[in-house]
Amino acid sequence: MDHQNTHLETPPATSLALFCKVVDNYGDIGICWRLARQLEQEHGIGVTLWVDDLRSFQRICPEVAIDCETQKIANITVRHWRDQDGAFSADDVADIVIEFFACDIPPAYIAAMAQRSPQPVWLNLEGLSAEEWVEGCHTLSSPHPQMSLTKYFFFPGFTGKTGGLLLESALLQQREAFQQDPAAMAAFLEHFGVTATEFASLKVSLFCYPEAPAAALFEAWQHSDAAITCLVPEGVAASAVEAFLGRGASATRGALTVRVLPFIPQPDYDKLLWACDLNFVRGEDSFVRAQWAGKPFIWHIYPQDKDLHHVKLNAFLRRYSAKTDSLVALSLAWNAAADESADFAQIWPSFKADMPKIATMSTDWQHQVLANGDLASNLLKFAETVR
Ligand code: TRH
Repeated sequence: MDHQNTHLETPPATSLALFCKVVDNYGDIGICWRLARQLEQEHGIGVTLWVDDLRSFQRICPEVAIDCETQKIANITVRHWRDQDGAFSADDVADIVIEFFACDIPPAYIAAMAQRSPQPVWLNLEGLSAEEWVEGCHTLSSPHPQMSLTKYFFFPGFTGKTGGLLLESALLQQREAFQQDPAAMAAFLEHFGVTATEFASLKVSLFCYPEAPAAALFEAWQHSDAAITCLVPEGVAASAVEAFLGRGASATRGALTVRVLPFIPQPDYDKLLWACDLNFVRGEDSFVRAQWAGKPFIWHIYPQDKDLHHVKLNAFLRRYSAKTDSLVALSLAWNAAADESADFAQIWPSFKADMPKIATMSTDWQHQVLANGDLASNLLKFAETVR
């Protein structure tokens, strides 16, 4: 499929190649696709996105054809990256080359980078962490051991000494317009079978890894004093969802309705976060999107060996300013990072009571993070300084 976007009539002044290896799930391609679109749409960069897993890509972007070597989507050239280490010449190399998360770009491409004049700016875009060491490593250089090329580390982050977070320039305005239009929100959710009664209840979106104690949370919600509708993308929290509703798409027990949604395209996922009162998110990209949604959220962090992820979770919770004790308690319980075993029946009512306060505080958090600008703009500014 070829989605040509014709607003750029002259060739872009700057070209950029973004290499993405999908380690697992959807965050790697989710982040790269978001960055690619923003660089093209807001900065007029000619982007080529190299991605090794078109199936994962298609789940968040249905326009993707999984059997296509090269395709153009939203004016971005998408190349299926299949360890092509054939001949690359200096002419094939972009002005800026980004490897996402230390994926090894083809050696022949690197050799062609060394041949190019002027040499490209080479960046390794790292994963997001709130830990303090990130500030010391952001923009560090790493000379190539054999060739006269230098790679720079670029870290997303929450402070002025990092690269910031991805945020499209119109996103917060779009979100506000949507949230001020209850009819639009109801129509959006109705499309997925959400009834008027469910729309009037407390709406929660649930995106987490299989380890999350979803069954225990469902149990507490069933005994809640007000109705809750939990919207779960298919395949997420699968055992808890199946135990709750069997094979159907929705079921109600006590105060809780659980409804399974299809996996939706990335822009719709934002709308889901905006339309819900509370969002459970995971990994990196949905975690960042929840911060722009202006609603309380609970983060399920990507699990790592030796519980390293608990260090990262605590680093974020220390920095995050829109928090209450109940948010910290629920976050730790959700990630099995609390000292004592989780008692959601006790934690939930106090968290729920704090939700309006958390939502209000989240605006200050957004301003605080955005004082540092957005990641795409920061990345281009940095590229200019090392060009
Ligand atoms: O999918 P994730 O768990 O992704 C990642 C990867 O596992 C990666 O290897 C790891 O490094 C990282 O987590 C920490 O979670 P994440 O980052 O939230 O990405 C999910 C993407 O999927 C995000 O772009 C939103 C999108 N999405 C949709 O487009 N539609 C949906 O219905 C849902 C639920 C998500």
